[in-house]
Amino acid sequence: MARRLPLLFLLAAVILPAAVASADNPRLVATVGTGDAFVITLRDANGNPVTHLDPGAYDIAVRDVSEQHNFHLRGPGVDRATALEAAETVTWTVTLTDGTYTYQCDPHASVMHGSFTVGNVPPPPTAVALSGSVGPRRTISVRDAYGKLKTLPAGPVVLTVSDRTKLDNFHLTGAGVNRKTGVAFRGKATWKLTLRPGRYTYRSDKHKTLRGSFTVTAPA
Ligand SMILES: [Cu+2]
Repeated sequence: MARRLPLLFLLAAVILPAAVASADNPRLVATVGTGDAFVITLRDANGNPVTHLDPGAYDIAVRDVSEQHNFHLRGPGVDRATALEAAETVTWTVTLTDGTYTYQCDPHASVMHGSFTVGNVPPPPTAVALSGSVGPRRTISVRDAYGKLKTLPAGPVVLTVSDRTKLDNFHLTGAGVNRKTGVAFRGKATWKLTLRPGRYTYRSDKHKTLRGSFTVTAPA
């Protein structure tokens, strides 16, 4: 009896911390390559696809059941993958923090991928709608919701250009941007642009005096 106790303590000390950790952590199940299909999934304990998680430690049971596919998880503080050449069932304990995580099968990432967010992820800035216009008379303008555009903070915009004349075009230049309609073109164009701090100029390439500008300031 006296000789067995230390052994029990030793076993408990080795086994218990791991057992307790995995009992406490929420469990996720990653599966890739069932029947060699080009399918990759990450599900929660209820079988629902993972789209958003609270920050914390998780146990991910990874079932990589194919020799053609693997499971690769990447995101803030995490970069782990199963071997491509072998089927493998493992459990990873990972700590997830605020941000976006992606998972993929490395050789087939274009068709086998997914992502989820953890904690507070700032939403992407919404694009500001702008309208540009040239013609039918010799006029050119860029307007926002309030009128003729003079300044706006840096960020994404969607600029819808109405080119109403075959005698002029609409040409926007500035930091990172050089877009134009054709002089003979008449119609609409929609440009998704990211504007950076600085001065942007729009003009007709046919009549140099037909021009205007606006200023982009540092992000709000
Ligand atoms: Cu694959």
